[in-house]
Amino acid sequence: MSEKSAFDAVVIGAGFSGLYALHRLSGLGLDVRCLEAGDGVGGTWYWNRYPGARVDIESMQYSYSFDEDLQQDWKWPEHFSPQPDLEAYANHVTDRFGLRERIRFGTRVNRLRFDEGTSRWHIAAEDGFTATAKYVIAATGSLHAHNVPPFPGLDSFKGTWHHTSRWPAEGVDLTGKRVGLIGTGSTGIQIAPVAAEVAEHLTVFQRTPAFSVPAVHRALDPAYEQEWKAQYAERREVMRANPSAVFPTVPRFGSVFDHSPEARQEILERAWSARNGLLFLQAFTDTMVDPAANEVVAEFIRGKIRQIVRDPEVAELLCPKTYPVGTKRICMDTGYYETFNRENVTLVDVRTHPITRITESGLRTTNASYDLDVIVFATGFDGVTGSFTAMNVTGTDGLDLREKWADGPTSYLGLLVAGFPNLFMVHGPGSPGVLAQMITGGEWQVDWITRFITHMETEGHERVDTTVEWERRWGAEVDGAADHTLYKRADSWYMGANIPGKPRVFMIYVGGFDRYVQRCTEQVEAGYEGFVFDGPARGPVHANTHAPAPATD
Ligand code: N01
Repeated sequence: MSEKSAFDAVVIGAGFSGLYALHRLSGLGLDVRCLEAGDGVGGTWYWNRYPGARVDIESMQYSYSFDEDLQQDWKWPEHFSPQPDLEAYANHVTDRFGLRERIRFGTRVNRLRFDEGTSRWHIAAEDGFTATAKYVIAATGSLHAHNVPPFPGLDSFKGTWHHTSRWPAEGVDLTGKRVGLIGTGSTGIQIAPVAAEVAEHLTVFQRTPAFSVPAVHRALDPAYEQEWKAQYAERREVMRANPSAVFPTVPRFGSVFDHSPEARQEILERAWSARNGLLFLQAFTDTMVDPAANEVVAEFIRGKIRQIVRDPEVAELLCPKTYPVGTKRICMDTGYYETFNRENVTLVDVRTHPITRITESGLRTTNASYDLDVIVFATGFDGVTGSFTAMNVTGTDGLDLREKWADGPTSYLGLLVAGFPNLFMVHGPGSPGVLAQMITGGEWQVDWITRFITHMETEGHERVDTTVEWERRWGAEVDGAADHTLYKRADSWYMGANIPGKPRVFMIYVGGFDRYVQRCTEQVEAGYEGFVFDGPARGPVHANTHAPAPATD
């Protein structure tokens, strides 16, 4: 019997948002299939299985809220979950809610085409699978399209190399090896201390140092777990009303400048010991908006680095000085800075002397050669947009998503793109994405999409689109929110600045998750303002929505 290929909805990606979308849309009675490139569920937590991988949000928060029994039953072993625990949880949820049989694994979607005649998406995958669907939910992850910089000579390397997000399931034995680690973002900072424990020598190639605060991993305290479980419903409500979709566990102290230097120091010491990077940034209200306030916090961390790292030259090299703290994702580490006190660890500055090529025996920079057995690329991702554009998406009038986004991504509410009807994005550009807690944010977006589809089915709509004008308006809100902060001052992946040639556009809505929820709700309550049902998108769909808006008075 041939495989079924016509569905009401196709969900792309079996990460946390995709699994929940599959569950919710199936609950509407729709015929839904989830297509997953990997051989298992978990998304980010399926792919990123490098040593030391773990989440930097507390386990009690970084979990689903949609089912009270699930959140009461599940026992997290650790305060901050390591990758295997998160993957185990994703598998548990998949089986508990009977989702597995509706997931097609090993199915990497590489073509999405909207057929205007039938108002159906035609979906094709690398393995030859094809399908049609009325709705597509792209839950493809903000950090899936991994970035291996095109260093010449990689093919000639006689050792082994791995990108951290394509780490082999069977692991990589680094014991006694000369390991080269390229990249010092959240991932590099997690892997370095673990690799240094076993490697003969670890060479860390750093282009830009990162700010990091200690995580201090620990078992989950049973009393803390009970406290959460007793109040889960109320605390989830608080999270949904929080700008970062988290439960605030560290008090806020107003402006940095409300306090004497001694009092500031004391507050920051306490926040440092609270072992939570995001909340460290929130100890003061002006850290992310006032450069002078930010500098006080940044200098506090530099002081810690200088205290921890014994060699003053190495310490100085590890001190970030070129961007405000928090404008690149603040890292949480377990002994990262201490790693550089080890005899078997060397820090190499590839900002001053960039890597020029990979060689048979290692790599070369502009001033030295390094012999290596294993090269670890912790070099990040084509973030936010990479996983969408990789699917070769064509909308109405033959509109190509890459072309449409040539000057930077556009969206309406981070959910729809003009010219691509019935294609809903989760954590798309223009949504709070990674700057809010991802599971709660994803759950909320999926609930919104589910309500939206319910409306369409009830009203008998065949398609929904948005317009370039509404993309422009939403783009202005996204941009305006970022302009109130310091985020644009960093060459971060939030800005697309890590991928050569990618347009520099701040891709994330930083107005707060709570405000985002309000805006999405308002637009629906205002009679689905900005949405166009059952017609071609009004106005040109190719327009450059990053061009300045015409002046109005
Ligand atoms: O990637 P990154 P990541 N030559 O882009 C360097 C989440 N996350 O995988 O900064 C030399 O941050 C690059 O240098 P530079 C989290 O949201 C969360 O570490 O561009 N170096 C940088 O140092 C995070 O933000 C968790 O100058 C090159 C590094 O590679 C996101 O994932 C854990 C280079 C890339 O850092 C991505 O983090 C892990 C080149 N040609 C990840 N190209 C937790 O929850 C790039 N680099 C704890």
